[in-house]
Amino acid sequence: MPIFVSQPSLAPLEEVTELLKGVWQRGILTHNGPLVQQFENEVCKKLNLNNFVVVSNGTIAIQMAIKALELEGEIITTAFTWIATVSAIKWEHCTPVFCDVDPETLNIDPTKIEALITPRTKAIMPVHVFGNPCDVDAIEAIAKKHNLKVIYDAAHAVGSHINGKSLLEFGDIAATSLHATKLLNTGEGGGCIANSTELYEKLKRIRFFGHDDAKDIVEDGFNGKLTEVHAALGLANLKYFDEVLADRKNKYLLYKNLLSNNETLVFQRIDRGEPNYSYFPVIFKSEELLLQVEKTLTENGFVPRRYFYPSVNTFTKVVNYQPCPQSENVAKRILCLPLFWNIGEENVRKIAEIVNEVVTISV
Ligand code: T4K
Repeated sequence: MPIFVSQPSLAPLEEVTELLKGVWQRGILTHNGPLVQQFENEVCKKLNLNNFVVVSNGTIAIQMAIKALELEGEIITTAFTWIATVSAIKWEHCTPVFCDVDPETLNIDPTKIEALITPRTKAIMPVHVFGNPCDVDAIEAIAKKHNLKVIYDAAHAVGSHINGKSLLEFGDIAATSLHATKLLNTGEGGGCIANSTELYEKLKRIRFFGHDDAKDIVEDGFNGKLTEVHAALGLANLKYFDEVLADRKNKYLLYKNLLSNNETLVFQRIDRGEPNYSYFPVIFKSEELLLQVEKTLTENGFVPRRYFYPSVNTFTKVVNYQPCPQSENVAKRILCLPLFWNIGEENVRKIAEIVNEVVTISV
């Protein structure tokens, strides 16, 4: 079997089965069941969060955030992201406006946001790319000055923090992902973290067709519910979260150590806080070199991934092209190396050796 870029972190099957027995006994499979509620409470305790609403995936979480804030108009977002950021904005009938990135942090460049603000701008939607904290202070200052909302696409950010405060606690709402490839997974899943109880209650109603407790329809809602089966997986996995996080950091640092003699390689710059080390992106000097590394790794049974390629502002079938030269340039030269729970030190060493070899030969 090849070693893919990612693999889910999975708790022992018996522990999931034990939780599933209760689901079978109760016969409650969905509609905010007891495991969903337990999962929300335990995630809040583990990550020190308030107002966490678990949902069926990370894309829906972004859509729910836009709906809850009743945004209509333009949303300034980053060009260096997964397509879901953009599709969620579009599905909520808003217009994505692309801001360029800092080519080293890979996050939205706050110095370029204000020039994009128009009378139609309603919000800023930065992404904490690969779990690397954005410049949250600069973004908050711009939002305050122009009376804009901030929704963080925090799909990658479970476990990242700034001075001990979870990255999920920044912005009016943060939307995260609990997809199979994420540090904490429920198979498919996601969540919204609101900065007020009012927004939190509203998100819960939106998740459930817009019903209030009396089952009146009081919001324009939809179905964002997570099932009990997914919550069981999440609860079992949550017990191993600290271990998974620590293992990721060790492997990340090992990669960095093994590759840092190579002066032609650039690594994501971390300016503030502590990321969750969920990805190991490497920026090469040229796309040709990246393609050579990718080919050699694949021939040796390792499958890296070009996250995020191409830059989303260039998907002209779904967006109007707006130039973002830094994003377009870095997107061509960045490759994420395999990194997941239990990848094995020997695999990290082998991958780093191949990267070093290919890069050295090409100099
Ligand atoms: N915002 C941002 C910034 C995002 O990156 C994402 C998702 C979202 C929003 C939306 O969140 P979700 O709606 O997805 O919750 C993956 C994930 O599907 C996606 O969640 C993620 N970002 C994106 C960056 O990566 P692919 O197409 O690369 O995934 P896939 O299926 O090829 O998985 C990568 C490797 O992982 C595979 O080669 C094998 C392994 N794998 C994957 C799955 C699904 C497994 O071993 N088991 C599995 O079940 O998109």
